[in-house]
Amino acid sequence: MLSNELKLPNYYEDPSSLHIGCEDNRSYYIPFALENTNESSRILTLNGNWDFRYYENPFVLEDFTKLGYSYKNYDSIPVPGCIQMYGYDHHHYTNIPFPFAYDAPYVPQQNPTCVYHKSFDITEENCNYLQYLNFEGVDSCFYVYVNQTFVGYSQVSHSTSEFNITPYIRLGQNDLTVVVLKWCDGSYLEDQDKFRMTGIFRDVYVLHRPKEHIRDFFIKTQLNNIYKNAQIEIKFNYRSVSVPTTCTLFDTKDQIISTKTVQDAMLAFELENPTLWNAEEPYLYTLKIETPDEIIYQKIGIRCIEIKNDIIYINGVKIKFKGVNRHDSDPVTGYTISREQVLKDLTMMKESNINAIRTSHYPNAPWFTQLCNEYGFYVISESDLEAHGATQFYGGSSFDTFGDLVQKEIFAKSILDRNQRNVIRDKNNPCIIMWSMGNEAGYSKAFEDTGRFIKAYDSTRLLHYEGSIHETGGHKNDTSMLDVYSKMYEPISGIENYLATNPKPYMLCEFIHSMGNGPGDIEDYFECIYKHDRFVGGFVWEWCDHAIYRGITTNGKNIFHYGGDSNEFPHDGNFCVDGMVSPDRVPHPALAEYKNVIRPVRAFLLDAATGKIKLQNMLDFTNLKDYVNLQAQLLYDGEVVETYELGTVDVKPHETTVLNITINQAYFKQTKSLSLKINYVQIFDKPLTKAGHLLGFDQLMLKEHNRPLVHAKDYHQESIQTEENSSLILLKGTNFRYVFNKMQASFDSLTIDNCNIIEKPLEYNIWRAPTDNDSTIRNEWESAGYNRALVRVYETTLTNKNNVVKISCRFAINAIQIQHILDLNVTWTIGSNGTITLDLDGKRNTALPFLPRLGLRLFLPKEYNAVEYLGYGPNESYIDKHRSSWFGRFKSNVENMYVDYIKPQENSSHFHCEEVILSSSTGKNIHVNAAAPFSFQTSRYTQEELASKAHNYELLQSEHTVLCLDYKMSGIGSNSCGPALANQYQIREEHLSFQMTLQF
Ligand code: IPT
Repeated sequence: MLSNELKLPNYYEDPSSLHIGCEDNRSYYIPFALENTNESSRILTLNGNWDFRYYENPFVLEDFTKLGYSYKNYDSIPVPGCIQMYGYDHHHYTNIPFPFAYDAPYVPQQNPTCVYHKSFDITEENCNYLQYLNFEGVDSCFYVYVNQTFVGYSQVSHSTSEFNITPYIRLGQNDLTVVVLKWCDGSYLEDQDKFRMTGIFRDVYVLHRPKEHIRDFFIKTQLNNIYKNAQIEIKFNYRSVSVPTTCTLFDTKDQIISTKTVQDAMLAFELENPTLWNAEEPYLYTLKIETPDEIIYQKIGIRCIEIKNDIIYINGVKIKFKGVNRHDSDPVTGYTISREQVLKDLTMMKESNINAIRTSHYPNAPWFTQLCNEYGFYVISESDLEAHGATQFYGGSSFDTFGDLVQKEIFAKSILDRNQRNVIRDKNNPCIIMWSMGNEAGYSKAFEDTGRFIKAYDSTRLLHYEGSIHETGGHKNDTSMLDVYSKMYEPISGIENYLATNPKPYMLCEFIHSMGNGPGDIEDYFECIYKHDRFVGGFVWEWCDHAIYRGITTNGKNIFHYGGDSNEFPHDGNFCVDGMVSPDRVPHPALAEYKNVIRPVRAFLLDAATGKIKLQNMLDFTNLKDYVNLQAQLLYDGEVVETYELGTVDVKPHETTVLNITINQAYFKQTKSLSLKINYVQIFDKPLTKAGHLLGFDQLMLKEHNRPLVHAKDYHQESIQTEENSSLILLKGTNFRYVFNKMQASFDSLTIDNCNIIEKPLEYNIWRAPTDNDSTIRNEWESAGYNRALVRVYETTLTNKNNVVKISCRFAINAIQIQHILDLNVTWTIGSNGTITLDLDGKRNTALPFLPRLGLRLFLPKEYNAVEYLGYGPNESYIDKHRSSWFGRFKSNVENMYVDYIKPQENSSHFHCEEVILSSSTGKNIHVNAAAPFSFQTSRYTQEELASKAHNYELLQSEHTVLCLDYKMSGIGSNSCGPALANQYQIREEHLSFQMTLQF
């Protein structure tokens, strides 16, 4: 025989052979023996270390079925796990492009192949049972052998495959060998935005079951038309013949509500006034299903989802999804996620007021939805299906070819299969309120048939599939079986337009793309969501950054790798680093921003003088008095001067109340700003969050005030000496020496008491290290030369009168090859003690794009580290991203203000500031104030350094403290995938005017 003969039946390139030797799909459950125990004795887990061998392709496999074959020299690998996390194959991140040629159903012949082996014992006690081998997730396909004999084959990575291995089993030790291939025909339908990993990545176990048993059951709950009385209907499906089955329903206190026996494979409980399930109060009944030799426990949540007048209701209540898209992703464990890891995510979500999860873009582990039942999240369960690589053919990306793959007849079976595996497995989970047929795969008859199957199989839930909006390949889309119209990343104008002209409820299955510094448009979207009953809400893209942990640098920084860092092709760079939390779950400012936008209460000011406010309960099911304690703080000039314990207020869901807070009128008589910050504090412990947790806040401005500009003047009747030549002006005061550069319209040096205030020339600054959300506008900015702007001065005049020096310059900011960006006039006024006031006035060339920022940049000695400011803090804040911050006085230091995005970019600016003070370790300070609120930023990194480095761990600190003082900083938006930055957040005005004073 020639060597390198394929020793596996080629099911992996045959979409008509999806599952060989597999059991039919069923709902997920773990059976128990009759004795009452917490852990089931009917499950034999095979998790642990397995023997493992990696091959470059399936043709070079050894014949492990031959007699006497030994696994002695195999490596050892943990199961569950992803092989790339243990050094096999290589990491590969791609979003849209297929990582192989478009050649369906064929896959690369160099197809990494893994042989896994594990021995397990079948004991005397269990050997008379049927043995069912379960895999909860294997990527991408696998062949199963028990005791050297082929048992079966399966695919669909994120679904359960079950094999009845009874005929292959013997008493005592048994050998299980599993061959896993990296690619199969199914990989064309698993083109999700993720690192492409391989292996047995979820639990593996054997279930011991009696000869006759319940195979599947389907629980449906129905409410009468006033949502008072309920019916729980359960239909059973037995292996071959029915077995006597008794069902007992318990409440949460383990009290029996009712016991019934199953007749004709079905049973119904009628409940009067049951406690309903919803995400805020996830009440679960327990169902005990008893057969002669087996018990199955199942949680039941009673709830109904319906659409009335094009509005989505749960239990008769209009609801809003404040959702996230969540991938199974961890920088160390990859796709393998434990309950502890999920609980960490769910806890952080609950703490952040998130109430809904889309399992993008595949079903999670079967116990994931059980946790969502228990802790209360609405879930859109998505089937393992995405094929947007079909938009990437030669000639450039085009939606016209979107349906190319899914319109191929050979994939029709697979499209249905992938959805059945999702729906049938997870159907008994009350948390699932919507099924999703997948993500971005285009549309076809196969989807329509699948949608009709789902609606017929499960009439109790809604169906969504965003891919149906693309009509391609001559196919006329029938979307009649879809209950909602879902889109992603639509600008608000598009949403308003849809709602004005179309009937179906509207949902954003992805929005507010949370990549890097951003998103900046969360509040705007939620104003639209709250405005329209038919707009049910949305799901942030996405929960966590995906990256690979690669150890730490010598100075202790985590090394996280993204696309391209493993020299893979094709890759999508850092497009996977787009979550609200870092790969290791450190929240980005985005999460705080989202949390406060979706706070449980909103307060509105009715009358400042009498402290009259309106409170609105933003929850759907909970009275505020059962969830929130109110504490208010009066801030005078940004500092807390009074606190008020307001206690609880009785406000039904969605309703409002009016409250009066008696404010000492004396505060109004004083000049500075006055505001009321109302904190919403959790009142009772909840399973994942504790009493005392801050759920959000509102700040209501009672009185606005901007401190007037302190203008440089003569302070102590001491004159300033000046010297001037064609390029420089030297200014000497009693304690200072300044050098002004007439070619830069700015200062080369500022020295006070023989100490340098600036260590490099003071610059006009219009550039910022582009954020991920700037990635499109960045090209325009760069072609307009904003990243290389120069100063050209036409005229400078100097006056020195009454101990005050004034230097006026008329100049332009331009760039090589480019017309004027800005035409400016500035006057620098220098007072007798060295105080400097800048008056800037000018015009922006409106033929060029909006400006990233406009301001000054100072390179201070490093010893300036302490920062105090009156403005929006403590989180980084921008004109469109300041909802987690409030106007107050904050103290920090340069290091702590930095926000460490994995891909370095603009960060840590502070919006709407009235005052900034930087202090040095030796007691010197710089005090900044302006005629109008301004933005500022201090950093150890220059914008050039941030812009030039691909990873945070590569960054080199500046020799200086970099201080940027900005007339304005443009907003952030979410244009990395979402709409362009809204006009109102851009610096696009033609006329610019700015006054600022620096005191030393
Ligand atoms: C879209 C995808 O659905 C999602 O998986 C993710 O890739 C996200 O957006 C971007 O991060 S794809 C997009 C190009 C519309």
